[in-house]
Amino acid sequence: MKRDTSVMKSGFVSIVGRPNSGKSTLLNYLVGEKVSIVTKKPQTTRRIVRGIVTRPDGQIIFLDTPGIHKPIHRMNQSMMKAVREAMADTDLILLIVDASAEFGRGDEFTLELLKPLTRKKILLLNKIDLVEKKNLLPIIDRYSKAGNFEEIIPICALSGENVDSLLSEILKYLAEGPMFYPDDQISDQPERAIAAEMIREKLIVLTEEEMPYSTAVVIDRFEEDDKLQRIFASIFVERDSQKGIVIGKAGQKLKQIGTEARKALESFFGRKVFLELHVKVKKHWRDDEEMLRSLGLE
Ligand SMILES: Nc1nc2c(ncn2[C@@H]2O[C@H](COP(=O)(O)OP(=O)(O)O)[C@@H](O)[C@H]2O)c(=O)[nH]1
Ligand SMILES: [Mg+2]
Repeated sequence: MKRDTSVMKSGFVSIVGRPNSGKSTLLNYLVGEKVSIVTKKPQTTRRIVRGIVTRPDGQIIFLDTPGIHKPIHRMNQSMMKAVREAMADTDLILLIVDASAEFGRGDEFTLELLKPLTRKKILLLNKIDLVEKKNLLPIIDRYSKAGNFEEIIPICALSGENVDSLLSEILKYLAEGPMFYPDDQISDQPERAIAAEMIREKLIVLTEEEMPYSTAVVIDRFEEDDKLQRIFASIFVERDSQKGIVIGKAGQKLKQIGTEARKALESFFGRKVFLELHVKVKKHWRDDEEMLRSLGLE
């Protein structure tokens, strides 16, 4: 890539907001690849995922964060700590809200959390494909009164509407600076971390309502030869009953999770994948410091 280094800008930008507002969808659109998993269920993203966009005029490092919520479990406390640190450490904060959802306590809590921060902030009103234009005005009005935003931009993270121009807007707020990553790198996540997340996404999508909160995926072995990527992973659940749900009748559910995850992994890695999954019960792992550390959540 040809670069005029005299005008190279760079910086770190955090993407924050309530669960399900579309943070990970936006990050994936911006980097043009799926680096952060997306589901309909809240609290899918557990730790900070960096997505990197490099253009001739600059490099932006986006931090996708867990959803802003009031924490109960130790895991959720450390998730919220990560959100606060991400906001404190970045040059610019993007607050993304689901414009199709009713304004509520969670939104108030979010605005309170952002208020004391002196960082520049841009508000993104997402999911405008689900909102009538005339209904956007009151939302814009409310937020321009409540928060101190440089700009308020309606977007659709799913289709990318208004998202391309967002990059130029963001660069305006960043200072001249060096490249922090090589220009072909799109994420800070090692391949095995992305693999674990992709398996977890299929697990969440294909199992019952309560499962997203109580499962974790650990990669036990991650090996590559000239033909095949071999991945051995453990799925941790908290109760025997959950183990039953994940495995399913005659092992059908686990088989389905494995097949779908393998397809997603093959498409991401661009090569054939052999995937072996094991389900294990570990009670209260969300409050277990050692387990959280091995998952990179502490
Ligand atoms: N209709 C619509 N759905 C969206 C849009 N952006 C995200 N979603 C959906 O909202 C859900 C949550 O998205 P996700 O990116 O995981 O949200 P996060 O929890 O903030 O990271 C997923 O089902 C997305 O497909 C959008 O612009 N329009
Ligand atoms: Mg997310």
